[in-house]
Amino acid sequence: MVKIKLMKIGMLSALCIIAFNFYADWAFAFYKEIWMKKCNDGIEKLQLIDSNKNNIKEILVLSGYKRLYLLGWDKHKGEIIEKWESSKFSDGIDIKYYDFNNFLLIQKYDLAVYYTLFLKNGEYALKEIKESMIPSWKGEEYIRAGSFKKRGEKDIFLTSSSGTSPHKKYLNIRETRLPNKLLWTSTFQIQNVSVQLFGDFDNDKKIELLIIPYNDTKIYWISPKEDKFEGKEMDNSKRWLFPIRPSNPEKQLKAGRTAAKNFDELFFIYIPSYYGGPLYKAVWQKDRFEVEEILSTKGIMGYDNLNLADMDNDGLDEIIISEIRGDLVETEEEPFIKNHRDVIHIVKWNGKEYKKIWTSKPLGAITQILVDDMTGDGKKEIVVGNAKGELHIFGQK
Ligand SMILES: [Ca+2]
Ligand SMILES: [Ca+2]
Ligand SMILES: [Ca+2]
Repeated sequence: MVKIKLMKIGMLSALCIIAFNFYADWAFAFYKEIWMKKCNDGIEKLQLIDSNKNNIKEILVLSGYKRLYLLGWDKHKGEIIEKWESSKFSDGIDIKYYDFNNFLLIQKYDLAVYYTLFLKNGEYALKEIKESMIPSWKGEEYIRAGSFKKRGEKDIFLTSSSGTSPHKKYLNIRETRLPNKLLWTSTFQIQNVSVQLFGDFDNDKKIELLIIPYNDTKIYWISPKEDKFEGKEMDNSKRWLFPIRPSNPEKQLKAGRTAAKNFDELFFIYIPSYYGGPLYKAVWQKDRFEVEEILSTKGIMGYDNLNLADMDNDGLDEIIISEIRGDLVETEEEPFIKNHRDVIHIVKWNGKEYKKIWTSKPLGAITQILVDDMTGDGKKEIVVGNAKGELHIFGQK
């Protein structure tokens, strides 16, 4: 009798898993390319901005020979169109977007100028920002905006300022309201501030800020305490959180909720080289992060461009990640990859394990992936740029 019952339960859970997998695969079967464009030069940087404040994001594209343009959804035409192109900039520029106040910092060689990209009478234009409006703070460098109050909000921003040695920096927390107010400066110095993550990792319903300096033996856990902030040092000498490559931490480390809805997990790609690396997940357990490899590089080159987003609106994030594929050419100087055929995977937790449930066609040498709702229908799209200058958007129409 007991045996039969157990068998039934076994069969039932097996059926549930089959049903789940069927549902998951079915939900993602509708993902297809909805838009594509070939530019003359490689895509260098993609940035999501909501320039007209309607909660639908536009895509700011910086391409090889420093063309700066804006793509976005046209609701009348029902398609993605090119909305604006800057005639101002030709070469040598880099962009940085201050997402809390819509400021766009355009750096041309050594000269940095702040602009807002605004819409007036249906036309986009760049407007230089008056000096008095610029969130400048002598000797401080803007890092990112975030919140200790609510996930996804941006009511404070972080800056770093140099201490006695140029490699050591203090972290500052400021209010985003202009003129901004300095709320806190770390009492400790952080070597090469490289990775900062907001999240509720210990499930106490309060958001903390995690600072993981590159190649350091400590990490910092910062939380609000009364009207001040408290910074706790934590031991990372055993490197249970691996050193993150500091060149582009945005693409290799994210916090999100893939397996549980009530606390944040930490995901990171450990990259020893430019062939990508395996994907790890770190979950807070009582007094430390437990680290586990969830996508191994056995038999493949590696993963890059990590994104977390809820693609099927079930309240849990999926992992959107690129896998580097191509022909590895070994040379004496440095090996390189010829004929890149990188793909994108959507990876979903099925209650037991992480499973690849959708894989794109080969997309060349992927330079960046962004995930958000670009069309305003509540479903997220995947935007991909590559070194050949192709922009692809995948979604459900
Ligand atoms: Ca917490
Ligand atoms: Ca989901
Ligand atoms: Ca959409």
